[in-house]
Amino acid sequence: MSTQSGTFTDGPGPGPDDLREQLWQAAVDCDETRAVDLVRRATGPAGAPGLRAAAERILLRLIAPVQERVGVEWAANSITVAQEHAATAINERCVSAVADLAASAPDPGHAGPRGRVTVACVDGEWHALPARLVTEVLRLRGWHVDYLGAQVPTEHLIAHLHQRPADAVLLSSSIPAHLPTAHTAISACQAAGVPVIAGGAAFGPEGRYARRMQAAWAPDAVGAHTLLTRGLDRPTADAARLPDLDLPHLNDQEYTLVRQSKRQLVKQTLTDLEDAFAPMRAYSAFQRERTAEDIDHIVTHLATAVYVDDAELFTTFITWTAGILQARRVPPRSLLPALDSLRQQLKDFPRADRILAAARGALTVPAPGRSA
Ligand code: B12
Repeated sequence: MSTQSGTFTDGPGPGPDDLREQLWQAAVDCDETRAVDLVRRATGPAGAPGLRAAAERILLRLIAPVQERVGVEWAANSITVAQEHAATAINERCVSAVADLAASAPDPGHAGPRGRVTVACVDGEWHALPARLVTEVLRLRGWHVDYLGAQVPTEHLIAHLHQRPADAVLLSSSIPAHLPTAHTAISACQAAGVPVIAGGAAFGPEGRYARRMQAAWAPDAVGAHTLLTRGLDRPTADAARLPDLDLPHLNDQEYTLVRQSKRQLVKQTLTDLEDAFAPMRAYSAFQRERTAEDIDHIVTHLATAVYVDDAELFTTFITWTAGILQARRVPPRSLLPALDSLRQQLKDFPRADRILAAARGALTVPAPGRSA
């Protein structure tokens, strides 16, 4: 079925675009009752044939896109942080309502579970809704899922696997800054003999960082189901390894040194920024705190790009930050002195310098009449 036309349930009623708009309105109006009623009606009555398939479509083609829109509208500064939180809470409730409605429907293909998997977010990762969506779709497709939720410390994930063996761990991360932690979790699960499927925006286009970390990758729950059904190789005990076995560039110690000097890098960058960007001298204490946070995120993402040795990761983050600043009427050119300061401080680190230069190049606005 196309996501652009027809209905989610093959029956009469509003089409997908209308339903997405209605759910969006209910979410930003903070109207939980209306939102839950809408997704339940769109899924269909309890006991209806095809309820599991309908529920999957509602999760992936109605609720997920509305949740993505929450991010787009927040980034554009068209909804408040409070509205973003409320809308997310409503969408979480909608996911549960749809899952509960479909849970009673028999799985025509299977008498018992297909197998057991554990779904968890990487330590530090608050974005639990994507992992919850993956969980509910796999349950609808007959898998027994232990759902561990947001920010699961790696040692507790491993302890859980020892208590409740799994056919695979499905590891979710949305923020690239968590990639070094994800790498540790991947190798720890594999060392415990459990294969890993990674997923979520953090793992990059087509899961490129997951593959560098020797994990399988799937774009969504349906892709994960396909991999699980096909069967994953069980890692052997020699899967235990240090990160530089997968990422040999880490031997140059640049990542460790950037990470360790983060506090000093942030402090010096703020000082240099104040010299170079005059409006900052009039900033309130609140604005200074936000700026310090932004610089902290910049240094964290720089360190992450050095970790995976990918300039694109940092350039994507910087252009994203420029868009966020612009939507809040802070000129993106304020990022240039910050990047220049970091380049000056890290001039003896060739990989960091290359990554910073690429991001700076992407931000530089060509003079009128000249090509970039
Ligand atoms: C809701 C939300 C939050 C909520 C999360 C609450 C919750 N319970 O989940 C809160 C408020 C906590 C939050 C916090 C932050 N957030 Co936020 N957040 C979002 C938002 C709007 C929605 C996330 C979501 O649910 N997406 C919907 C799902 C359906 O999409 P998805 O992630 O792509 O997942 C699908 C696939 O990727 C895949 N998948 C996902 N995981 C897995 C795992 C496996 C194994 C598999 C197979 C597949 C798979 O399947 C999913 C379903 O199809 C996104 C915007 C967005 N576009 O996603 C921002 C976003 C992810 N957040 C962002 C940011 C910056 C932050 C903060 C840093 C903000 C801050 N300054 O504090 C913090 C970081 C917190 C942390 N340490 O993790 C940025 C990240 C930008 C970047 N490049 O780093 C985004 C993109 C917002 C934006 N538009 O710019 N956030």
